Amino acid sequence: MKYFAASLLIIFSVLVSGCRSTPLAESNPEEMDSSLRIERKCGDSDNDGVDDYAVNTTYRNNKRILVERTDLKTKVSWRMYVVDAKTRILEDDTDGDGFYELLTIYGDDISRFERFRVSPNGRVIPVSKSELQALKKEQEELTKAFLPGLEEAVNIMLDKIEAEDPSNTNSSDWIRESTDEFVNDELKKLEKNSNK
Ligand SMILES: [Ca+2]
Repeated sequence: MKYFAASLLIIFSVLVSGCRSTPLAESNPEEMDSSLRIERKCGDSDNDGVDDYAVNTTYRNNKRILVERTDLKTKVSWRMYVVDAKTRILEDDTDGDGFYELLTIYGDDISRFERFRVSPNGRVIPVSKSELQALKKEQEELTKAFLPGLEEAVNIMLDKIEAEDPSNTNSSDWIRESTDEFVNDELKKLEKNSNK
């Protein structure tokens, strides 16, 4: 279930580069008003020099509302709906046939969610308790593994910025402290939820 890791990566918007192709469907310009903007990016997750996934991010008034990620080879895809900077809904097309058969709805905290299997005939079936628990555990472990990496990535980025222009030190101190606080809060939340 790589999509949890992938969705976490997308949340923090790292590891994406400019896109050489535009493999995801273009939106009809007539359907896009001036408050909307789509950003297309591609990434090379195995570092072989060939892009293997594409991400379309839709913004309304510069706030992210939809993130769509497609594997360029398998066409396996997910899309994440965002309100107030929080992921609320995740849909997964796990076999790349264009139909999204998994629907995940998040609570206020990304570690709290419900998941359903959706059929083309419109039926919706909640996943089993054991599947849900396994998913929660997996997500917790991935988040735990990813959070310290986030802090490291932020520090590396800020070191570079400061090396180029030492006058940036004040704002980067603030970013370092905020990241540290964020990571600690998230780890605390995880601990609380896993004790439930
Ligand atoms: Ca499918």
